[in-house]
Amino acid sequence: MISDTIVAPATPYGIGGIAVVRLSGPQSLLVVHKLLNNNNLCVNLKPRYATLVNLQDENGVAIDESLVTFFEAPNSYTGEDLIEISCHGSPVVIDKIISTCCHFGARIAEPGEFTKRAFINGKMDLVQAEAVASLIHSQSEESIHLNLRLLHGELSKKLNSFRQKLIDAVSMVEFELDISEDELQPDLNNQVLAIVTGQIKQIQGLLSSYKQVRMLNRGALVVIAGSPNVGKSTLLNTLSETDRAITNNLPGTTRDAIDVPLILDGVPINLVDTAGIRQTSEEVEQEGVSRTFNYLKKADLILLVHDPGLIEVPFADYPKKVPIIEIVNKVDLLTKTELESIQRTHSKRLFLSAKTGFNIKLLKQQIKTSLGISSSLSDNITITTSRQQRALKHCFDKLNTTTELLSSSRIAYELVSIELREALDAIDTILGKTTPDDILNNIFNQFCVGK
Ligand SMILES: Nc1nc2c(ncn2[C@@H]2O[C@H](COP(=O)(O)OP(=O)(O)OP(=O)(O)O)[C@@H](O)[C@H]2O)c(=O)[nH]1
Ligand SMILES: [Mg+2]
Repeated sequence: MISDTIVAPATPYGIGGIAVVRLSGPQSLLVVHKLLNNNNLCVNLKPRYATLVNLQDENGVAIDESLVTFFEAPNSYTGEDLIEISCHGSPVVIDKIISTCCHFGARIAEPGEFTKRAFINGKMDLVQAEAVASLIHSQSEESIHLNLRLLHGELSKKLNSFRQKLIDAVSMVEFELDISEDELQPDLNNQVLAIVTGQIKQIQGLLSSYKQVRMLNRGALVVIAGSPNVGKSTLLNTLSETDRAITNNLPGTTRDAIDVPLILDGVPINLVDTAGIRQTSEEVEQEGVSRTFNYLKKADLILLVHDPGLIEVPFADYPKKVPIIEIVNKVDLLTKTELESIQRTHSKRLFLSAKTGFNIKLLKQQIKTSLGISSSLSDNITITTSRQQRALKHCFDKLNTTTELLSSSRIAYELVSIELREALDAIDTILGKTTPDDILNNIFNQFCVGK
């Protein structure tokens, strides 16, 4: 049972029209009544009604005129008595309200503590709590749709159905272990196998869409690379419709990587322009080139830019697993015959002009296709965090071992039961039914204060 009352600003720190301070815990009502004391003696905070009040500190000095809304336990975000104070958006007012609340018995909340309480009080499971954090950090409408569906419990429902199926399988196997020879279940093996293979297929589906979801939530890293002077920075400017990067006809203009966030047809992207790759004795440029390679390793997609006069790949050791779009830039400088000739020998490349905008639309489409993010991704329900991915992968591995055990000539049901129980534990960890405290703290610490 949680006995203390927490307080924190729920809106970002700074000057604004209004700000919201939140209080949650058994003493919320008491603390707020003390804030209203003397001049608001007869105020009765009716649940879910906004009441205009005057707030004052412990010495009776006025703090602000505010709207106070009381959410009575258990019908609140945290499941406890919760009060939202909508005050004027001044950092001084907010600080004063919070310090006065603390004087009257509340304490300042840790990041994510409101949501942690919601989880502890059974208002949401861990998947839903993570959806709250992802929703706040969403960088696109697609991501908001997806996280809202998770928040409404769609993934939890699916995981709970996996869980039920696995419980069925474990019960069947353990019943077999308990009974005598003549009572053995005739078709046990096939029945368990059918359940497990069915689950494996569905889990595989969830795992395979995870990478796309991560990109949708956090933004895909698209790195522009190539030899010096091929027009990488010009391409960054054209794609982002800014003049963020300096361009110049001198090779080696860009030294540091330049990062621009942008939304491409609803897909969030971090576009990075890098230093042109070449052997150089110049120290700063060398550092730039080494940074280029670091970005290439992390990239979700590489845009490799060539000059029509220098068509070869300037470096051999780019990461093989990352998809690449090979671009021939500056085609505006070519005659029709020259262009057709290069197109014949390099048919897989994309021919464009960063300067005139020729084929830029096509490039944008190819970026989306290569990343594998379709705008309908949020129509499917998927996992969204690396924690969920790791646990689900563990469950997947355990179920695969189970099928191997079930396919052997002498089936060791004791082992099958152990594997199935581990698979079940993995699902429970995702839902937060058996998640260790340090992992819980880690999850909630990533939240903002006041959420
Ligand atoms: N005609 C033409 N010129 C271009 C095009 N794209 C870039 N340029 C020119 O090519 C020169 C080099 O462009 P940048 O964008 O600075 O090239 P970069 O690859 O970033 O070069 P570094 O930063 O030195 O590696 C500039 O003078 C640009 O104006 C294009 O599509 N057509
Ligand atoms: Mg450049």
